[in-house]
Formats: sequence, C-alpha cells, structure tokens
Amino acid sequence: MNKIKFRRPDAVDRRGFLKGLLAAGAAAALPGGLLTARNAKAVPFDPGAYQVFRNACPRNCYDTCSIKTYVRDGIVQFVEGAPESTFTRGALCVKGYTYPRRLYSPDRIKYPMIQDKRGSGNWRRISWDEAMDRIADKILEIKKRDGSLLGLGLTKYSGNFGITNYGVEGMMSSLGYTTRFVGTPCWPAGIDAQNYDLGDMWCNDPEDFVKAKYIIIWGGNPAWCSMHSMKYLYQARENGAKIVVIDPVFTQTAAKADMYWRVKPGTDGALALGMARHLLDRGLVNQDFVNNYAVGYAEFADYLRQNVTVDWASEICGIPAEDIRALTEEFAAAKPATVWIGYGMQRHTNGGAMVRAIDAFVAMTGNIGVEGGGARYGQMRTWGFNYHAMIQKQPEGSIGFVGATGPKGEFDFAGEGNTTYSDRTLNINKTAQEILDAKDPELKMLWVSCKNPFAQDFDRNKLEKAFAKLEMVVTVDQFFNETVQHSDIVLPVTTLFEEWTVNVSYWHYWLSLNEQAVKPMHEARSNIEIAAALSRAMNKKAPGSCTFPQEVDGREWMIKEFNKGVYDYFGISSWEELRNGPVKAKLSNSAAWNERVFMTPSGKYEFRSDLCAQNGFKALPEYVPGREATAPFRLLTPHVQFGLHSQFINLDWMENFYPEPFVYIHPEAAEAKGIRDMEKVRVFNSIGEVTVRAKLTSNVAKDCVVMYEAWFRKLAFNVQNVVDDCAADMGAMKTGAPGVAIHDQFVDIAPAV
Ligand SMILES: Nc1nc2c(c(=O)[nH]1)N[C@H]1C(S)=C(S)[C@@H](COP(=O)(O)OP(=O)(O)OC[C@H]3O[C@@H](n4cnc5c(=O)[nH]c(N)nc54)[C@H](O)[C@@H]3O)O[C@H]1N2
Ligand SMILES: Nc1nc2c(c(=O)[nH]1)N[C@H]1C(S)=C(S)[C@@H](COP(=O)(O)OP(=O)(O)OC[C@H]3O[C@@H](n4cnc5c(=O)[nH]c(N)nc54)[C@H](O)[C@@H]3O)O[C@H]1N2
Ligand SMILES: [Mo]
Repeated sequence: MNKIKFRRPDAVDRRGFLKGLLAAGAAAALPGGLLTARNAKAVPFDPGAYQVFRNACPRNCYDTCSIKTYVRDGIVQFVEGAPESTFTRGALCVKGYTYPRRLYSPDRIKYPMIQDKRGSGNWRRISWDEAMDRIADKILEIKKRDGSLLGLGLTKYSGNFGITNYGVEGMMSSLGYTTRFVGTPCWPAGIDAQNYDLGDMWCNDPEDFVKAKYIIIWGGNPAWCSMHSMKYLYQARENGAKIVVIDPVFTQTAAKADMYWRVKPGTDGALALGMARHLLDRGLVNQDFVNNYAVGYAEFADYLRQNVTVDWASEICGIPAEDIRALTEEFAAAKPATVWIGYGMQRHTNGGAMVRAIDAFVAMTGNIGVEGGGARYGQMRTWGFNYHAMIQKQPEGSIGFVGATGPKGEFDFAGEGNTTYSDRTLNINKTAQEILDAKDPELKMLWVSCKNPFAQDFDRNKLEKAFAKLEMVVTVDQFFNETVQHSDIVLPVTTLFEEWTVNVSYWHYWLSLNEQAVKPMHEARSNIEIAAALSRAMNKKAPGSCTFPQEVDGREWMIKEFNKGVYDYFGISSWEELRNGPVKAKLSNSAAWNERVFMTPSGKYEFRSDLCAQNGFKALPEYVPGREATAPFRLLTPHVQFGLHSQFINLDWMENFYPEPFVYIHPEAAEAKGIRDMEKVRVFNSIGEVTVRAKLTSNVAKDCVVMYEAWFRKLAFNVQNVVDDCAADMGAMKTGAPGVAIHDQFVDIAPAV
C-alpha cells in the first residue's frame, strides 16, 4: 500500500531555485508574522510602496474569502483579507495567509513532465508542445479506434471554483462527446433533501445569524470550516442567543457553544423526529405555517403519532429524553430560531432522510422564511454567470452516447442535454468501480483537473487497480501529489495570483474579482490556456477536431462571464467596480423564502413530497436507519483545520502548524485494545489499512475513532485506504449521482507491530 517509489523531480534544482528566489527579493514574501525576531527589522509600513491587487480564495469553502494582495518588484509580498467585505472583514484563515508560499513553493510543478512508467518516479521535463502533441495523438488514436471519444474521461471537482475554470468542461465538449464523472462527494444528499422540501437549496445570508435567538449547529464544524461565520454566532450570543452543537465529536465549535450533544452518528433523523413529536405533544406547532404554506402536514403528524416517541428517539440517538424535550421547548419559544445543517451530517446512507427530518422540525416551528431563522444549508443564487468558458460546441459529426440527455452536474447551468448524442456520465463517488466497469467503449484515457482522486476519492486500493487499466492519465495540478504519481503526463497550472477569474460562495452573498497579480511562475498556464494549447495541437494534426479557441486572453474571458443579471443582482454596472473591492448582492428578500412561496411542485413546503417518492424514497421525512456496522469502531474522517482537503498541509510553512496526523481514540477503548497515547497503531478494515500514531481523547465516543483527511508531502498517510464508496441515499436528482456515505465507515484498530 502506498508503495510507489517517487522522487520529486524538483529535488535537484530546489536549492538553486530557492536561492534565485531569495536573490530576486522573494524573501520578503514571508509575512511579517513568520519572520523570526532575529532577522526582523522594524520597517515602517508604506502602503504606497505596493501595488494592490484583488484576489479571491477559490477553494471549495463556505468562506470564499476576498483577498487583498500586495505586490512589490513583481513579487507578491503579503496578503490580507479584504476589509470591504463585511464577511471576510480583513482577516484570512491560517491557510489563506500561506498563499504566498503556495505561489513561491519550491515544490511546485514547474513545467510539463512525463513519467516513464506510472509510479516509477522517473519524470522527465518536456516542452508544452511535446506534451500537447502526445496528448492530441492519444485522443485522435482513441477516436480512430472507437469511432467516438467516449474512451476519454474527465474527472474534475473542487480544486479551484473560479468561474473561468469551467473551461475545463468546455475543453472536453470542444473535443466531442466524452465521458464525464458527475455528482459530488460533498453535499448532494442534503441538496436533494432541501429540493424535495423547499424546491431549492436556498438560505439566509450568514450575516443574519446575528438576529437569531437560538442556533443549532447540526453536524457542522464552522470553527474550522467556516471560521468567518463564527463572529456572527458570537454576536448572536451577545444578543441573547443560545448556541447548541450536535455532533458525534466534541469539536472546536462544540467547545465554543453553550451546549453540546454527542449524538450517535447517523441517528440525527430519529432525534429530529423525536423533537417534532414533542412539538406536537406540547401544542408548539406553528399552525399558520403548516396549514397555509405547507402540504402533507396532517399525514406527517399521523406518522409521528403512530411511529415516533421522544423515548424511542432517545434510545436510538443516545440523547436523554428529558434533554430532547427541554431543547425542543426552548427552540420553539425562541423567536427566531435556526438550524445550520452541516455537510458532515448528510454523508450517510440515510443522510438525505436526516436532512428532511431536520427541515421538517424547523418548518413545524414556523422558522422557515424568517429573518434570523431557517434551515440553512447553502445557496447558489449568486452563481448566475454566463459559463462562457464551459459552453463549447462539439465538432461537427461528433459521435457520442445515444439516447440520454447530457450530463447533469452540480454546476451544469448550461443544460447540455437534449441532443441525440451526449456525453457518457459515470458516478464520481464510485470513480474506481466505474473505471473498472466502463464498457463499450472502455475508458482508456483520463484527464484529471481541479481534483485529487487519490486523496479525495474512495477505496484507494481499488482506485489503484482502476488506474492501472487506463492507457493514459493526464493530470493538471500544482504539486506532485499521489494522483500525479499515478499519471503519465503532468501539466503545471497557475495559482490564484497568476490568472484572471471571478468567485462567489455557496454560503455568503459576496462577489470577488480575482486579478492576475503576477506573471505565471515557471511554465504554469491557466486551465483555459491549457485548453487553447490543446486545441492548437488537435487542429494542427486534424483540422476541425477541436472547437476550443486556439488563443485565449484570461482577462477577456473573465469579463465574458458577466451579464446584466449578475450586475443587477450585485448592484454594479461594470466588473471594473470590483477592483475597488468585493460587493455584496442587493438582496431583495429579507430572508430566504420570506414570501413563503416555494419552488416545489405544489408551491408549498412539502412535508409530503411525491417527487421524493417517485425517486424511490419515502414521501414523508420518515426515519431511515443508518448503515450496519461492519467492524468494532465507527470511523469519521472529517475536515481538518490546517488544510482544505488535499491542499495546504503539503506546504512547509503549514507543516509547522500541523506536522503529523493522528487517529483519535477514547482512552477506555484504547486501553481495551492495548493502545497507548502517541503509539503507532494500525487502523484497518476489509478494504485496506492506515498506520498512524494514536492520540487518546475523550472528545470522541468509545466506539468511534477520528482521522482528519489530509495530504502530507512526506507521509504515506491516506484515509481513503479505509473509506469505501458506499452511496448515500439522495443526490442523484440535482447533481447526477447520489452522495457518498463518507461517515458510515467501520474499522478495527490494533497496536502496530
Ligand atoms: N474521507 C473523506 N473524503 C472526502 C471528504 C471527507 O470529509 N472525508 N470530503 C469530500 C469533500 S466534502 C470534497 S469537497 C472533496 C474534495 O475533493 P477535491 O476537489 O479533489 O479536493 P482538493 O484537494 O481541494 O483539490 C483537488 C486538487 O485541485 C488542485 N488545484 C488547485 N487549484 C487548481 C487549478 O487552478 N487548476 C487545477 N487543474 N487544479 C487545481 C489542488 O492542487 C488539488 O490537488 O473530497 C471529498 N472526500
Ligand atoms: N479548514 C477547512 N475548512 C473547510 C474544508 C476543509 O477541508 N478544511 N472543507 C470545505 C468543504 S469542501 C466543506 S464540504 C465544508 C465542510 O464543512 P463541515 O460540514 O462543517 O465539516 P465536516 O468536517 O465535513 O463535518 C462536520 C461535522 O460533521 C460531523 N458528523 C459526521 N457524521 C455526523 C452525524 O451523523 N451526525 C452529526 N450530527 N454530525 C456528524 C463530524 O463529526 C464533523 O465534526 O468545509 C469547507 N471548509
Ligand atoms: Mo466539500
């Protein structure tokens, strides 16, 4: 396992590069805070000495921070959070402050490279022309062999959410009908659940938390994962709100709350239904809402009366019945009260069902459509761009998959469907199995962009087998991660400072420009420049074989993503206004759903969703039990503070904060297993194992262990060795594939010998 020999190709020139960089003045790229007292001299800050650029953190994160970038002598000297955004409010997270190091890291992929044999570590530098020639040759060969390009697959997810980066999908369309991995490992079960209940995923501006009088953070860890939201929670508390955290793990967020409930994983549905039943028993249901703005309430109330009691819920979820009753009464009495439904909570085989039960509880209290209220999950109202980069035409005469409507996807606003031919879609959450199973034609070539399958996809050992089947893998990335090790060709891509794009969030309502602040380092190119280079190579070899423009201007393409709708929504008349700082949407609704007109088939809140039933689930938000345990310990692999998935922890700066991963285990469980604090252990199940040191803590339950997902450049640690690809219930309706039960995993643990 993890035994790929790998020599970083930059090892040789690393020192020289650093020296060169220092000579060029990049030493100053260290933000003041990280200079040691020894070499720091007090230099008065002179803002006039810098050119300031606007950037935006493009990572898959609630906060999508607006950044101010300070450049001198053509070098990014330091960054700060944009003060104009009341959300970012001048502060970045610790990850954000490492950005200059990401740009100037000696570990970056610097030029196109080819590996003699995948996994050999024998990389060789090649020119962009040679790389593109080889790739184009392979694409044309596949087309000749199969008569179509369905043997060419794209796997892309959330490495960079800048809008112009949807040009990667555009590049694939411009070649013909190909195979796309669709769906998302992130949040799909909850998206579908909210669509069944409300007709869309839409929630209040997080800044409106300050108006809430009661806040339940249910299966989310914003202290780490949305640290800018915390200030609103604190302010709400100053205004008299109570904050409750419901999580199997005593997280940093829980530590900041007024009350913490350790729920058994995957049982939140029972808990929410128990709370709903108590509302009913105490006459605390908001009759105006359930009678006038909802359908199916009477039926749901019958279901609760016949199937649910607070004691039953308590038995399943592990929270004392008295506590459930007390919280329910407090929540119903507080006006307004809100639930923040975290994404961690729905990564279960019953995740969608759990979200529907929580929605139903909030709806019964009349907190939907209310300022400071709501069942908050996310929003995509700010994403109304043109997707100009994404929408490209297939070449004349392209042959594709017959009889389907094109790919659905999280961000498929273009709706490519309705052609006779279409792309073939495979489930991104079963990448390994789908590659192994793909037939007629088999998948022969994979393009990986904005995605790190070996760190983020499931059942890593199976993925290794799947990749072995592929004839060519091309990965576009910034660092030599494990996916790159499993590739034939790697192409260096720009970082946020080196390209133009525009960014919005799936949580707050701010819009940020991302300007090119410095020239690309080394031979890095943006994702759309790479597409243009491929188009040149394709058309040289086979004129007309690729419709992607052969020259692109990143700034022009960024401008082409704007339209009147976006301008009006944000109250600007030109993108150039964003050079003065980010802008917030001019929200016409005081709260999401404030008109109480829903986007469901009935136009009402649907306690009973026939659409949900048509799609194979219960019509009512009924209790659905979770996945059966297959090993003694539940394994949770949630998100880490110092990284964002496989990003950031590989930087040497960040290694200072987070040098080593651990498996967290309860002291009593450890004792029973003969495991001592800080000792090496094996965490294993039927699909693989991980060796790591144990940390004993009562922050986790006795039957549960936690390992935070992360990629370390020098360690073989990889949680996906023990996380399988079991599906979540919902997600297929809106994102094209069901979610994945990331937190329904089971392992055993033993001292490493
Ligand atoms: N066990 C476990 N697995 C999980 C999760 C979990 O909680 N536990 N969480 C899941 C969730 S919520 C998500 S969202 C996914 C995230 O999965 P991914 O989207 O794959 O995650 P990242 O590591 O953020 O980004 C992938 C790669 O994009 C690269 N990249 C960055 N910028 C660019 C760019 O401009 N162009 C290109 N071409 N590449 C770029 C990065 O260097 C990185 O290697 O992981 C999922 N997997
Ligand atoms: N620092 C940092 N920030 C990030 C990210 C990151 O990797 N690092 N990732 C970004 C992305 S892509 C996402 S999707 C978000 C994720 O943001 P969150 O959803 O806040 O984070 P997660 O760590 O995925 O999961 C949150 C919590 O869900 C809990 N949980 C798991 N199962 C259950 C359950 O059955 N019931 C309950 N009640 N709780 C459960 C976990 O114990 C965990 O504490 O954060 C974004 N922000
Ligand atoms: Mo995510």
